[in-house]
Amino acid sequence: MKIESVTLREIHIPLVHFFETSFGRVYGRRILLVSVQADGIRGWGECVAGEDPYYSSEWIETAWPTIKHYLAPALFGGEVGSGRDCPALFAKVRGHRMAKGALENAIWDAEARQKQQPLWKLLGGSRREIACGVSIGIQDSPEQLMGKIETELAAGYRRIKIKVKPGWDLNVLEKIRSRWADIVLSVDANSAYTLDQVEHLRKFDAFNLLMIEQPLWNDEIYLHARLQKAIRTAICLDESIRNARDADFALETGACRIINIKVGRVGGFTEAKKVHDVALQHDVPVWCGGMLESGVGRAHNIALSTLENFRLPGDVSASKRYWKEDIVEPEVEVRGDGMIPISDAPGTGYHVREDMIQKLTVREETMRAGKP
Ligand code: OSB
Ligand code: MG
Repeated sequence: MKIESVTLREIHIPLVHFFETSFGRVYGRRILLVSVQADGIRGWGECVAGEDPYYSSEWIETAWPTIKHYLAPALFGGEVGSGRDCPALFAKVRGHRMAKGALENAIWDAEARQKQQPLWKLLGGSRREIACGVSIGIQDSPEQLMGKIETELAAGYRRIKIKVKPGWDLNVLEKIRSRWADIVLSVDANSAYTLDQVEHLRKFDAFNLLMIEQPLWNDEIYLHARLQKAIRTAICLDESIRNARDADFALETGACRIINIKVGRVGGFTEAKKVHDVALQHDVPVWCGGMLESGVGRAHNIALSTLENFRLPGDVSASKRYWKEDIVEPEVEVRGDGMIPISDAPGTGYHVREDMIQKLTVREETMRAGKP
């Protein structure tokens, strides 16, 4: 493919319900969308960098100029055969994995459309339906949280994950388990604890959790290995896993027994597939994380989740949990049995509503091949 242009767009969309983690609450999203134009075809990608540098040091204001000045120009001039070629073309740029992932995934998206193939097949997937869970943020009260869990269970979701932090953890788990003794339940701390709280963290073992996600520092693996030795609950790493080498190190050291793969966090589909394969070699299950994506990123998460080792329900849930109206058609829907069926249509199987995107756009910039 000859990449003719790359367009960046920032869209603003309010969330149906606020989302709160141990690092704060958001009421809406500023989302950076990337589209590439090649051989008369448009491919779309979503940059999952947040509106603040809290989940990761990357945020929307680092991703934009990085794509503009470094990543897009790296695609211009030659042939880009496939999304697989992107990591090498981007290798000179250190870090900025979410920026890289957005652009690489747009190329995969274009490639699938050009080849008239489903993206999931191009990625090497095999699942014809994927299992969904939900991630429920910290609420104003435990009662509000219980109400949310009730709604999501009634909708059919196969795993409930709640966000935790000191002061919003054992007390709410107690309430949840006394009402629902047997549901598949997990927690995500987004690094809210330190290793000297090991006695406190050991108390999570009483709640039969599927996992505790990222309890300690976002940039630490080894100390998670120390913690994993001290608790029975399986640790799942999210923030700490930046690439396949990190995954290998984490599994060799026993820092986790489950891995959350976010395609943006690891820099795109190519690296996500490598992380998947490393986990498979260790016989460790993975699941697909979410970053409050619009339909564009959500459709990509769905395609990725068809790879065989995505053995646990992901955070890939229905569009309507996030948005009044999504920017893809059809919207992402989850069946009453908590599964999303996988389409055989070319590309993602979800049409990108460019008219709607145009209306939501607050900033737009196009870089073209051959122009400085
Ligand atoms: O840690 O998984 C996380 C959202 C934003 C940043 C980090 C995380 C999350 C989620 C939401 O848990 C998952 C989703 O519903 O998209
Ligand atoms: Mg997480």
